[in-house]
Amino acid sequence: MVDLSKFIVESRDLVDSVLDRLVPSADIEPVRLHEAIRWSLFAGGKRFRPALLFAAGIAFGAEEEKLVRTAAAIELIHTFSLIHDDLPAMDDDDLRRGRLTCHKKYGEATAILAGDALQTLAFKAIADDQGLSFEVRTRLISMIAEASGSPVGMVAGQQMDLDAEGRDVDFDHLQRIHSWKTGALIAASAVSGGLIGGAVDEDVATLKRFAGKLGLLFQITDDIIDITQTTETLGKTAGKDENAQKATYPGHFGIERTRELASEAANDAKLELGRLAVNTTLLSEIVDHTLNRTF
Ligand code: GRG
Repeated sequence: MVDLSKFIVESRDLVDSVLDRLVPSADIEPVRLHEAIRWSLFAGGKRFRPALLFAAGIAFGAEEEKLVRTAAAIELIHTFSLIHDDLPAMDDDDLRRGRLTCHKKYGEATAILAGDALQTLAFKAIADDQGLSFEVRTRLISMIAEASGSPVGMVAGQQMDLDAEGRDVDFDHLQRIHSWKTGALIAASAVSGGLIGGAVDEDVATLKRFAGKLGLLFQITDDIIDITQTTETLGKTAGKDENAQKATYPGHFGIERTRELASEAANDAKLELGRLAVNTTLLSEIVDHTLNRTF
């Protein structure tokens, strides 16, 4: 048994200290842009993806200092995606991470630029990581770029999600949207940890399948808490999916079957972990934590 709460707090503090160094300080020009970046980045996100990256890396024996810049880079990309997702042209949301969305606070143009800058800072952080070999850096940049973009990454998933609004999409299509929109960056987090830890190709493939199931679980639980929790608890507008006629698991299957699907995804993720000949206790606890999360 490991103390997962302690691990999550420690990995969050570590990644936050590196994020603070990677992002220009708010007194550097253009001040408005850097304030906007920091407004969204340090608003109290869960830092789920960095924690997953650390857990995968530790399982494969990677030292913490080799993991932390890539963990921060993935959080920069994730924050960029949230800023852009909240824009009026997309989800048009006022609240994120318990405070005003970036565009509500700084205006649309600055929010777009803040997202753009976060994305380029992310890839620079990995490219400049002196603790990693050139080969590992190149593999990380290529894999994370694919997971963030199109045609098989987060940007592609976001477009498919927009296209599906108001339509009755079938289960396979729903899965594909989520596996790209949410799952790809989550999978990239776990795979990054493995790559930095020197995992062999077969184990990297297993990690990817594991994280695919974990990403699915994360999305299903996200859909559940969207309808069961309050805006105050979530720090973002609750009930948003239903209002926007989004394709969701509860909308498609009903809440009871959705809860069963969450348990099945958790079991599938653990089956994949069972194929790895390393200590996966932390990763397994992350699965349980994701299944039981309420925010
Ligand atoms: C705009 C290119 C582009 C992509 C947007 C991430 C995303 C794609 C959209 C967010 C919409 C959404 C609610 C997705 C469901 C799962 C998800 C990614 C939730 C937010 O991530 P958390 O819960 O957030 O890790 P925190 O704030 O804790 O970091």
